[in-house]
Amino acid sequence: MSSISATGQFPEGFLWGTATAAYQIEGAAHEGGRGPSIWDTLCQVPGAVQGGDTGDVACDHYHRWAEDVDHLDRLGVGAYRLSISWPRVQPGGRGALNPEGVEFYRNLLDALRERGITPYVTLYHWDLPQELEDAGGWASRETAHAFADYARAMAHELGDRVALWTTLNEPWCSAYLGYASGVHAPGRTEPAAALAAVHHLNLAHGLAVRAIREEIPGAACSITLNLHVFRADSDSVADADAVRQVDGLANGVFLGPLLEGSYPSDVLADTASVSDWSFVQDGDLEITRAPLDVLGVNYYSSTRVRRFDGQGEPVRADGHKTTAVSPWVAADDVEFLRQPGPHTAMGWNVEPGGLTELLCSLHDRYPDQPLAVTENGASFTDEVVHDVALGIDRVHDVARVAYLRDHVAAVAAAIDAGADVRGYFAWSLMDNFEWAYGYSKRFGILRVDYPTGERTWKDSAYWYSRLARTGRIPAVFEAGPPA
Ligand code: IFM
Repeated sequence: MSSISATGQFPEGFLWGTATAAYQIEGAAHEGGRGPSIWDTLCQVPGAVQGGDTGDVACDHYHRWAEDVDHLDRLGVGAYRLSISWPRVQPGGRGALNPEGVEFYRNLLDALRERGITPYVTLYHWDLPQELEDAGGWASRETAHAFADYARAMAHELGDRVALWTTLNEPWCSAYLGYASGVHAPGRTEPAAALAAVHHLNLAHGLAVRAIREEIPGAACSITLNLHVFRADSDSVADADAVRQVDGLANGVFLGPLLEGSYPSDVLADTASVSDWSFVQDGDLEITRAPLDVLGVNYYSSTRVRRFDGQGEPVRADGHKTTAVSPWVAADDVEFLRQPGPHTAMGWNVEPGGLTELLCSLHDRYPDQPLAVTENGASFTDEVVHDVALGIDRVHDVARVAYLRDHVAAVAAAIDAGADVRGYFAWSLMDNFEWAYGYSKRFGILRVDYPTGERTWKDSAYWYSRLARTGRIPAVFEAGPPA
């Protein structure tokens, strides 16, 4: 049988989708009974978010959701990955649900179903109800139990409408950017709390999977991780050890408890000066190791490191805002080097081969574990031009089309090599609130005009639509509306 790489044709049944997250697109932050989240709070802190931007209005998806479902339908995608805003459906993070919030998602899921679009639902994409943060946030074990209760409630309310429940999106960001470097909400710079958050997020995942499956026997469950692909700067033993150390912090602390039922012993030793990990209680690691129907993988770029030689200041070009406290707990003697280009507008290097490598290494390590690429995409500076002949606005985002094509080809290479990859989700359906960067970075295949909320198909949307409809990788020149 000829390979996908040779023919460009993916197998039937491979799922093509796009992804978004509630806080990044919904807006309506103070409407419909929604409570405040940690991101609403962080956005009020001067200097925390570029341009003082907030998610108050965002893409106004809360009001324009029907139009957005039309766009998904027109794109011809088989699936849509969305997240539920916890403070919209349970304003305080505990207790009574907000019926208006639940109704919003019920309507959205019904509309997707009517169009034959499979909904992948993430329960937590970073918008923790502020009341739970006030009680300790992810540094507190209680938050894991609150999350499980919320997951059970959602399974009860929305159960049969959801095809796949993803508990958490990128817990690496929630724990380390939220509690160590403080670049993300809740903006805390407490490395010990970040490690506690790592464990409580893993525990929350396991408890939530149990709760969902108690509510809906046989429910398909998943988690999405932003696993890091590290490169050592040299062949030295010191640089190899730097990779070992950060690989444990970024990947091992999630893959270990989730898929193997243990934390890597070297991470516990490396971080001993910060924490004794006594927050891990007997029985926790049986809970965290809940069988996953799919492991979601988000990939954008790779990371180059070396061991700091003690001269001058360590380089910290890891693609995240440089802050007083590093997100890399107890790893101040690891340097993060700027990778060779090309780079996206985020300053992230473009290395599609890293995605093939990541998927294949996961398959080698966990051969029975189905995988899906739940986010992949790129931010570039876009320009709107008016196409006089067609009478429409266009965005010729050639670099984004090339990025998507090369990464889809990288997925094909991984499948050809034996990896069990079931789907691919482009990040993102539309431009949106890019966290600490506000609206300054655009990842969408649909352009959003922020003053008016108007959506415009970029050339990448037309390109992706051809891919989603045929399962065949279109050439770059096939981007743009049909002639
Ligand atoms: O926008 C984010 C998303 O919320 C999580 N994954 C990475 C994306 C791009 O930074």
